[in-house]
Amino acid sequence: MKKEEKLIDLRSDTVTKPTPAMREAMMKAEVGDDVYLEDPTVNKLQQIAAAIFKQEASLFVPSGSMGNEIAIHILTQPGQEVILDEASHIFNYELSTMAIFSGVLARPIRGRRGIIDPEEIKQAIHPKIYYISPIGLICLENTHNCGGGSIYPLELIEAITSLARSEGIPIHLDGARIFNAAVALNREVSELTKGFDTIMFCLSKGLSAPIGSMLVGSKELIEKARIARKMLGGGMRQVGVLAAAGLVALETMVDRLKIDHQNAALLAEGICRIKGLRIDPSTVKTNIVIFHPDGLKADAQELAHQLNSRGLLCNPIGPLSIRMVTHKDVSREDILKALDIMESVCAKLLQ
Ligand code: TLP
Repeated sequence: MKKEEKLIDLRSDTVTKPTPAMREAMMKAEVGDDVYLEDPTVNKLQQIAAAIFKQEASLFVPSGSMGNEIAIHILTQPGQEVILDEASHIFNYELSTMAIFSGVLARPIRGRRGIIDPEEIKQAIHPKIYYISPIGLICLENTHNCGGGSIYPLELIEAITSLARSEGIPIHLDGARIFNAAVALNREVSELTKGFDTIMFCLSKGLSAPIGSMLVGSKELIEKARIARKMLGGGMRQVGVLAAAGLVALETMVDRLKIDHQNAALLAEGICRIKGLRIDPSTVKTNIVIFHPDGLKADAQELAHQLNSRGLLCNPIGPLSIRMVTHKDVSREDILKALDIMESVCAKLLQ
């Protein structure tokens, strides 16, 4: 790669930089001490996020992981189990925080591209016998990261949330990318999250804010969440400077996610035509593209290394799986260039 060439960074939508409007809003933000509940910009962001999700309240948290783990903490009792899918972010990328912070055990279920069926959840709910640990919580992820940005069909969400309600089990949504699902389905996020006790969504992924996620739910749960956030050292002070960017993210960055989805579809179509790589482009509905270098001499690690050295950054997520994520800082031209790089690298690695 020549020195002056721009890197094409498809490792994640977390790499997005704040927009000029965000920087402007951050500079002008009115602030106060949020531990005393006195930051007007944080308060405004929390009100607006709750209203968008048609819930009573919300809490600004530093990261999606902290939002998920706070939800688990306030919705469970130590000794309970949490049903989730085996490829979920909570199970794979949040260390064992649920065990350490909340004293609960994961009960993973094998989903299809991360999507689990109500029937499978029903079978995983143990009978109420004193020597079997009870299920304390169900967690879903929408869109599903390791499922290739897959989306839960609305009927499944309705079936699973009503199953949870009839069993008396709370249900949390890891909606880090719920706005991608809403844009792809042309629905409101409130329609896709109805029936969940808590919802976490990220401002810092495709929505491009520099930091921050929101945990949304009832007033009572969000009051408990505030205490749990403090326990984790997540009580922040004049954090309105960051909330200001979050407000701009919600106002200006949602509709444009469809561009990321178009770029992901273009990328998947192109990958499908490259010899040595396998993908079914019809499965790519949002901004995540996962493909498999089955027909190459190189595994995912080696291929990612070679692509990275040509200026195309991506993440191997398994021995034969690579993930690429589109976002506002990669253009259609960048995607076409990425495909050229992949084609020339793969041609030299054919079996
Ligand atoms: N995902 C990151 C990595 O941690 C894998 C990424 O690059 O995609 N839920 C989901 C579904 C996520 O994808 C992520 C981050 C989180 C939660 C955690 O968010 P943060 O990074 O803010 O803790």
